[in-house]
Amino acid sequence: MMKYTKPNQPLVTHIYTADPSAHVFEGKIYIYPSHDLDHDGPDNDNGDQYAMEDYHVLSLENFDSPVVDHGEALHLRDIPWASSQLWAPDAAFKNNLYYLFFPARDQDGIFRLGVATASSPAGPFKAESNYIKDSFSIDPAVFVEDDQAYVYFGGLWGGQLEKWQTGSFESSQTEGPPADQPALGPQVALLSDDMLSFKDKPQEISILDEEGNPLLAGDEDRRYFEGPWVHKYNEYYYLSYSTGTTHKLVYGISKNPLGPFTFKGTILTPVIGWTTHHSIVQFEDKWYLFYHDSSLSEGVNHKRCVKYTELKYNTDGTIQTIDPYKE
Ligand code: FUB
Repeated sequence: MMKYTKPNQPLVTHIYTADPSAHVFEGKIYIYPSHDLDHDGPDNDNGDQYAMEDYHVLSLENFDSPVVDHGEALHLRDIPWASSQLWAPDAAFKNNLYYLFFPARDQDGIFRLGVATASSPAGPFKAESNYIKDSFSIDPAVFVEDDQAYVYFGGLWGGQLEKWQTGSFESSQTEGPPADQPALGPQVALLSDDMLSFKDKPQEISILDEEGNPLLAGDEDRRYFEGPWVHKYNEYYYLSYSTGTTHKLVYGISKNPLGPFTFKGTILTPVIGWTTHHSIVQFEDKWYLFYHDSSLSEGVNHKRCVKYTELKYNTDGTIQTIDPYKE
């Protein structure tokens, strides 16, 4: 039991945590983070420092209660197809079961998405024997509406999205499109009714500017990098994500969960540490942003801590930009 439930403070300090996906299940707030390893290895653009091996699930009765760490919910050794790097997960509830979606490298070092199931939101989760067919890259985020679940995913650089530009994995392809060409977008796939496979091949999502033109690869303040999240507010779908190299959380909106999305603005200004990653959830009558930074390790990129803060909408549906370090 930890007692850190204040906004903009680490939720837990006994382990390093990152990439928080928050959901309200059974009336409580459940958080599915990555579990950062406490190691002193080198840091590189391929993300080798993010060498995570298991997942812990955290929960809160409400925002005035202590955080519970439910312990190890799934370990790399129990995922038959995976070889390393359990990166940002997400969870969903359907068919009276809880599903944990997660990325990991397969036996060939290629990032794929896997799924594991549990009868409780806290786990333990049992992994399927193989990764989801036709899945690739990282950062799955699942959005369920009217019995249809969608999984959004994809990440540049270490997340390998550039390597899939031809539709199959090209290990030598390290460059994305030229700066004056449309940026690579996140991917989306409809999940089958049992949540264990894609109904069809994933498709790329377009993110447009206010004039209806695709965001360009050189537009690093706005183009997609990694960490997608989709939520719905007042009939609009909001796709939010990290801009990676410019370290912001930004968003676009659409009337269709498959897009195209129109870019709207910044949700969170850069945090301490290279990565930024989030989720957005409604609890009772308020909305919350869960995010991470590297403050707990005084700036070590792969030793992060998850936090939350309230998220507010303007009357026109735009989101108020948050500076997490401003009093
Ligand atoms: O935690 C490993 C990776 O760092 C995630 O998959 C990315 O979104 C970034 O947060």
